[in-house]
Amino acid sequence: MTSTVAEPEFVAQFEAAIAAKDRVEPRDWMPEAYRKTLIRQVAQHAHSEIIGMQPEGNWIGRAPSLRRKAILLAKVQDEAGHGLYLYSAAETLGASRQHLTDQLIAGAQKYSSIFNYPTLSYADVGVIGWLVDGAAICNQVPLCRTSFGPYGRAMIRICKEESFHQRQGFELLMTMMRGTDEQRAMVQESVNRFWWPALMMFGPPDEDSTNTEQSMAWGIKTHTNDELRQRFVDMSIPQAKILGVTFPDPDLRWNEERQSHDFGEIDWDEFWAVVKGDGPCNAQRLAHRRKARDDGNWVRDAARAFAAKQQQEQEQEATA
Ligand code: FAQ
Repeated sequence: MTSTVAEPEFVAQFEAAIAAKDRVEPRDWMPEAYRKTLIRQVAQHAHSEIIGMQPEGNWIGRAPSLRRKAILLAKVQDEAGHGLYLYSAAETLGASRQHLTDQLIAGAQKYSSIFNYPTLSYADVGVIGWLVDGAAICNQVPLCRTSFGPYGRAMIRICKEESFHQRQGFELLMTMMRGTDEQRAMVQESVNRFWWPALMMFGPPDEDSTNTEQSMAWGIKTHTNDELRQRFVDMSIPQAKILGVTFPDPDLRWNEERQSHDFGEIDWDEFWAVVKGDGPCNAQRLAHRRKARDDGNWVRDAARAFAAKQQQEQEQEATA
């Protein structure tokens, strides 16, 4: 349970759990700032999953075959499921799903920058699976061991599904690369658009990351943004070679000394503009989310009315 008065033994228990890399559970005492940081990160993650349904959802009605349509439908539904696990994890911290959704729509909470870019061709479906889900896996596998129990357990299931998504993206791209010159060009053009935004998903460089130090001290994050970004670059390059595509970065090269790849400067002005609401699709994404919430109001009203009626009947029975 959270409390504003920090009993010394509760503080000691919390600190011992963090030091031992044990899980903190919803009923345990936790510092208010720890709870707030978790709500911020988990909500942002949940919003990303739900808003992230839109770019790929754009292609469900225009999938090139029944098989591709079934695969895409299943993937987009999985993202909805991830959002629900994560909102449930946030609810164990005392934040209701409705409140978090309202905060998102009011622009008071963020979602991942990557979902503010448009999907212009069917190759984007494959590239999102390969690179965006690939970046998500790099970032999220370490979160399976995060210190807050419900978040870590949600991440285990999410990561299994994201790995499957990455493979379906790679398989789609492999199929296109074995196709016509036009299909190969479509894949390369999509990779050119998504490579840099995928690198931005890991957040600002470590020196500009306001939350990393404290989040790592609390065991919420276990790696810095730059460490995970580097891991993603190193992981993606051999995969690109197998596919036969290149990344749009002339500075990308193997560094023998670091046993890692060097890469070019990320356009951080673009990143901050997108985070602050000025990306190509920010307004469209939020307008769509607002409409979905408003269109669903009647269902929530009906459910609330039904619950109130049931409670009234139970009270009448009890007093009869
Ligand atoms: N976009 O101090 P830091 C997916 C904000 S995967 C927007 O470094 P932190 C799967 C950050 O919130 C995508 N904002 O922050 C999928 C902070 O502002 P605040 C979602 C960003 O939290 C695939 C400020 O910048 N994944 O959805 C971004 O320590 C395909 C300073 O940054 C997660 O959320 C960004 N890219 O580290 C779905 C993973 N980066 O909040 C559909 C969990 C940073 O103080 C289709 N989250 N900011 O106002 C995390 O690991 C962390 O929150 C980071 C950021 C690494 C994203």
